[in-house]
Amino acid sequence: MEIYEQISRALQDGDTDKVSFFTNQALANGIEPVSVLNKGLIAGMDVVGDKFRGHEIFLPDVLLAARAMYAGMDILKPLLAKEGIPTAGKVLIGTVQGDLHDIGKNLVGILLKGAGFEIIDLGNDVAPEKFIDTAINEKVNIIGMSALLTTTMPVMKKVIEAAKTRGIYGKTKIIIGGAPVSADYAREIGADAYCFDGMKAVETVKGFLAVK
Ligand code: B1M
Repeated sequence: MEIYEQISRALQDGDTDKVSFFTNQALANGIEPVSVLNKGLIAGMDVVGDKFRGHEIFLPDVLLAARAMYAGMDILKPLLAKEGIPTAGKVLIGTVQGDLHDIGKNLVGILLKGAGFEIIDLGNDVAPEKFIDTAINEKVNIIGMSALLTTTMPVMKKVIEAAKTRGIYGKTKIIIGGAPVSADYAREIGADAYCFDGMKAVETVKGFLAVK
C-alpha cells in the first residue's frame, strides 16, 4: 500500500498513532508536507465524509477521524507555517456562528501564516458582531469566514451586512470558504472572493494585499 493510502486508511480508522507514524514516515521519505496533507489527510477525511453521508459510519467515528486529522496536522504545522517572517498583513479568520467545524479553517490559518500573514483566529461558532468588532479593533486587512453546514452559510451574509452597517465593507476585504460555499454564493452575498482551499486563500490574500 502506498504511504498516502496508509495515512488515509489510518485516519479513517481514527488511529492517531498510525496517522502520526505514517505522516512522519512520509516526511522522512522526502514527500512534501503539502502532498502529505492533500493526498493523505484530506483524502482520508473526504472518504469519512462520504461514508458519514451514506450512513456507513456515525458521528463518534467522525470525531475520532477528526482527532486523527489533528494528530497529522500537528506534525505538518511547523513545516507549513514558518515562524518569524515579517508580516505581510493581518487576516482575521473564524468559523461562523452555529458551526463547530474548524479543521479546514485551521488549515487555512496555518497556510496563511506560512505565507507571512499575521493571523487572528477567533475559533469556531463566531457571532457576526465578534467578526466585525475584532476587525475594527485590530485593524485587519482581510476577514476570512469558514462554514461547513448549509444551515450556517447564511451567517456569512449577516457578517457582510454588519460590515456594511459598521462602515468597513469595501475597505476590509472579505473572503469565504468551506465545502457548501461557492463562487456564486460569494457573489450573491457580496463577499470579495470564494476560496476553494487553503492554497487558493493564500493566492487570493496575496493578490488583495499586492504581495508577491
Ligand atoms: Co460534520 N458535517 N457535522 N462534523 N463533518 C459535514 C460538513 C457533512 C458534509 C458530512 C456529511 O453529511 N457528509 C455534513 C454537512 C451537511 C450539510 O450541511 N449539507 C455534516 C453534519 C451534518 C454535521 C452535524 C450536523 C452532524 C450531527 O450532529 N448530526 C454536526 C454539526 C455540528 C456543528 O457544527 N454545529 C457535525 C459535526 C462534526 C464533528 C464535530 C464530528 C466533526 C468536526 C470536527 C472539527 O472540525 N473539529 C465533523 C466533520 C469532521 C465533518 C466532515 C466529515 C469533514 C470536515 C473536515 O474537517 N474536512 C464533513 C464532511 C466533508 O466535508 N467531507 C462533515 C477536512 C477539511 C480540511 O476540509 O473543512 O472542507 P474543509 O476545508 C477545506 C475547504 O473547504 C477550504 O479549505 C480547506 C482546506 O482545503 N476552506 C476554506 C474551509 N474553510 C475555508 C475558509 C477560507 C478558505 C478556504 O477562507 C477564510
